[in-house]
Amino acid sequence: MTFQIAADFIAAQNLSAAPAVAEAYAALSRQLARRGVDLETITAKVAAFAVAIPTWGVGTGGTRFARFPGPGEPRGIFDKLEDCATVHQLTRATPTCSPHFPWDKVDDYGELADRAAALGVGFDAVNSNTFQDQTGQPLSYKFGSLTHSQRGVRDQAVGHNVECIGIGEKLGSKALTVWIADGSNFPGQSNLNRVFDWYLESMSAIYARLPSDWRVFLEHKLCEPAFYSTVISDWGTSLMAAEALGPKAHCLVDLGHHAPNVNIEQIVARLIRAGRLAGFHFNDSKYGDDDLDAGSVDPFRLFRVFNELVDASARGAAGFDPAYMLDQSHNVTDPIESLMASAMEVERAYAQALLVDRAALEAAQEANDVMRALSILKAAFVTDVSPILTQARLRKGGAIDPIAVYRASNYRAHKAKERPAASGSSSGIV
Ligand code: LRH
Ligand code: MN
Repeated sequence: MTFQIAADFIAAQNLSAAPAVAEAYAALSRQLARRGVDLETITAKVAAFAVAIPTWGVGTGGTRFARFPGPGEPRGIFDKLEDCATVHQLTRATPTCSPHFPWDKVDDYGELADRAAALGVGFDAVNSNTFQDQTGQPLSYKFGSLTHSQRGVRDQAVGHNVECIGIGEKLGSKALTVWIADGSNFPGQSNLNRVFDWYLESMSAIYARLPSDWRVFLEHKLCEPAFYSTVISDWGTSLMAAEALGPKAHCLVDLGHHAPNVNIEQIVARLIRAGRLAGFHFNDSKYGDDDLDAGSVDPFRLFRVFNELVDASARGAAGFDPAYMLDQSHNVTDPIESLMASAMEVERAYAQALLVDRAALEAAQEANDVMRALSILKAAFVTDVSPILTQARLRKGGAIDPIAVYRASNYRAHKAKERPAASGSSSGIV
């Protein structure tokens, strides 16, 4: 039996803080009532909100320069599931994880599904990987995968994605996320038009193998690892592809995949309008695809994105069914602490966006009362919604302070004993 935090340990840890939580909640309830907002309605929505954990995010991440693994690193998907379950046990906001293949490959997916179910963790979208060569792989992805100039390599990449769909079906997943690194480092290296033709040809073959109730998420990215051109570099290209492929194809927005200062919430608004918003890989960034913790650098940007999502939900936008996932690299923190903090920051942005007085905002926009419009948005953003998040967590059996309870449980020390450290240094994202 491996160590898991006991439910009564969490309850005991919550005891001393519960009165203060109730008091703060009552105070916020009075404050919001003065704004004509019913707190219980908001809390119920927040309690129903969920964001998926990237399985590749529970191990320490790294960069091309180095990776500094910590104690009790997960050795494989079974360890990763335990850590995902612990994040959910304390935050009650992450009931599913998003696996990545072949990083999470096992011989018996039935056994994996059973273990996940026993831990109370489900599977969100599965991620394929044709951006690395695997040992014994016949053909290399050095010069691309789904858009490689050689048919054989494209077919190999299509085959891998079809295999991922098969695995996902065994795990109960309903979507495939396809991010490819395909691109070029030099002008002239590739034909910018033909590579898109090959992309559509390859993706059509994958699309044809999707079960009827599945979706495929196309993930765009400005650059890296290609640094002159990237085949699926922006939302426009992704939307062109989704519309060419069919109604199951949607566009996934990884917050770190845009040029600095791009207005991501406007991209979100456009993809919602097109009925093609797949969902998100939430994280934060200051320079490039930094994969920092969501809400750690620019929480106002995360709020502005959720403002578009709540607006779409309020107006009943057609085909609006986004999948929410984190995609981060935890290079200097305990990944479990970062994932818990990030899940709560995403919840925070959602709760704040639910507080926007949409009728007043629309009136101010109609009247071009610019300062009023901004102040209505800011009033929601500056509201401390912590009592809502805590109450929602507490009602679902979570921890009032997940990081404090996690530390008090010595979970990491227990895992360090159970999981002998891998020897040797390494670099790379996982
Ligand atoms: C690409 C990406 C993609 C994953 C990978 C781990 O940068 O965001 O979503 O496959 O990170
Ligand atoms: Mn991503």
